[in-house]
Amino acid sequence: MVFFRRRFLYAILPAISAAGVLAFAQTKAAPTVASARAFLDRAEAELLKLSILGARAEWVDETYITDDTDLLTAAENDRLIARTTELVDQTKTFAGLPLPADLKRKILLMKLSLTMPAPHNAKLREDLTQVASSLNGSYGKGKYCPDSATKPDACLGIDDLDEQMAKSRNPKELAAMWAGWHKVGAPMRDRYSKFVELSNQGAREIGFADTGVLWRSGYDMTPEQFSAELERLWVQVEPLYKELHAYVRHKLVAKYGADADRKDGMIPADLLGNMWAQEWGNVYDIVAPPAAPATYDIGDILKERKTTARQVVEFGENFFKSLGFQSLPDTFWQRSMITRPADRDVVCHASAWDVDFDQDVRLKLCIHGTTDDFITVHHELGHIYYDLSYRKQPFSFRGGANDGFHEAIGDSIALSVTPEYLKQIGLIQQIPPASADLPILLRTALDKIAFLPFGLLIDKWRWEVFSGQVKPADYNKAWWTLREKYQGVAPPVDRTEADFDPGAKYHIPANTPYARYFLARIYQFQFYRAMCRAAGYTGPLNRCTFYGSKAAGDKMKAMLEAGASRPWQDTLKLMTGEDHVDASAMVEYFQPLLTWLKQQNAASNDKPGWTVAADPLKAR
Ligand code: X8Z
Ligand code: ZN
Repeated sequence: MVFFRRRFLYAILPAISAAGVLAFAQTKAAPTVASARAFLDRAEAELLKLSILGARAEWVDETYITDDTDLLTAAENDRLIARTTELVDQTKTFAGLPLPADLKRKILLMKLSLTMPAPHNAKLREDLTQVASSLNGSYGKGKYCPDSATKPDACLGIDDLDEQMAKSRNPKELAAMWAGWHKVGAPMRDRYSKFVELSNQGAREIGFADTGVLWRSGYDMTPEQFSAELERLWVQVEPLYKELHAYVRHKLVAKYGADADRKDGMIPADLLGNMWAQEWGNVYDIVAPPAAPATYDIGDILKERKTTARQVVEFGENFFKSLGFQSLPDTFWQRSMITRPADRDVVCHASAWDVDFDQDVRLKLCIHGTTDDFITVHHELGHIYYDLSYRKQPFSFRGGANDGFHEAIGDSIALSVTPEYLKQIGLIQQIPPASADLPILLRTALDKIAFLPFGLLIDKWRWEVFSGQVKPADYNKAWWTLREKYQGVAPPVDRTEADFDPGAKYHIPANTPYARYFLARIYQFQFYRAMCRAAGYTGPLNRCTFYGSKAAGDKMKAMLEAGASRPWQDTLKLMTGEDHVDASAMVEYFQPLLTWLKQQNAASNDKPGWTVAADPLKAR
């Protein structure tokens, strides 16, 4: 399934279902631990089959978007959701029993698998699954056609725009690309509010106040505790972000003058080398310290060497193999989609698929050979090796310890892509001098630290929307209020409530929860530090690569093989010796940079921070 398979648990096979109902009728008379176990065994077998059918439909849909494939996916999802909901209802029979921990956990995970809970009413459920498919399809089909009058065929998909936003240094062009792409959101607005209403109804019917509460219940703590944990982490890392923001703002103003200079201290959201200003590594050339020695650009090296898309993926596979993981199965190479097909609409947003919950794993992305692609491939292979590692677990436990773990695995590997590693695999000939350490750290911070407020605010917005605190009439205003507050970025052109800017970010129409990515930014440094230690490394954290270390690989394997079988705190402890999520590894990694940023900002009299605009929808 996409990113994290739990989006997919739904449906029914008539024969099995009839047996299930019969067995259920028997257990209903006198529920016992043994009958609960038997019930869950059958439920898992049934849900596995339905999930595979769902995954196949969705794969075809996302690699060949048409109204038909959207509807076929909706129908499969409908069956899977309907059946999961029924099974969840049936688990109530065992509520009074002293069930062993594994059975309790299976019941809990079954409920939480409903990322999009749906009403029991068949008509309403069908409305919901169709609206969800059509939102996903609308995003996939999205295009910006700069010269629609004269060249109606010269249109750019989000993969092309990603590349151009990374490279363009022309503020007018950047604003045009930004505004052009954000048009994809507007037509989704009404469908999105319908989606929210129906999904909330589904959540209430299975005992959650709304869909956001259901999402926040997936972390082996209460939803309130989870929100408090995120706040605690944000307080730990916010100073890093504020210093980085001030430093980058200063450099952008030096480069772009009035186009970047706002009285309120915010940064226009189109100037940071990324459509959503979520990662800023692509503007490294603008913000690099003046005396920095020339380092390397992985994308440039790949282009120079005419590296193929397949070879980019092989770099990632090679890293995992060096840790002792298996080669990717042949079917991975036969069935993955790693470049954009010329003749049809596809969803280019990168994803990893666990189609049969065994060895049929696949990637779907549109590789252009950029630095971002190189990193993304490592990210996605983290999902794939997680999937392969937990496939011996019972079906219910074939998932991440939590969804943040799933997102952090590949990133913790990518942190090991140091100069020393690149030299070892022959991508660079010389290791840059020690004076390049700080610039390289800055390059990493532009991606890792800049992402933090974005990673946090996406679901803050959705939680407010699901809870009803934000009404459809204020969708865009609430979105920009959060973007200004947390990220300190402002829209480059005026917005109104006719726009729906959240819809221009993949995870909103695709309904993929996002707090997982915020968590993953933190976890990945915890995992990385633990693997560096396992590899016997004792130097400064940012210089460590555990490439080739079987000891580091064994540590990771143990964590991946455990899947979702126990509370994530236990799995984390096994891996790192720590039992809670903690940003200290991240702070340690960036400590030299933080000191340096503070000096730079003090020297240029740049005070970190900004004031938010009275009207968040106005560009100026
Ligand atoms: O969506 C992704 C991955 C697939 S799970 C490409 N990421 C988030 C995003 O692009 O917004 C990875 C980083 C954050
Ligand atoms: Zn991912």
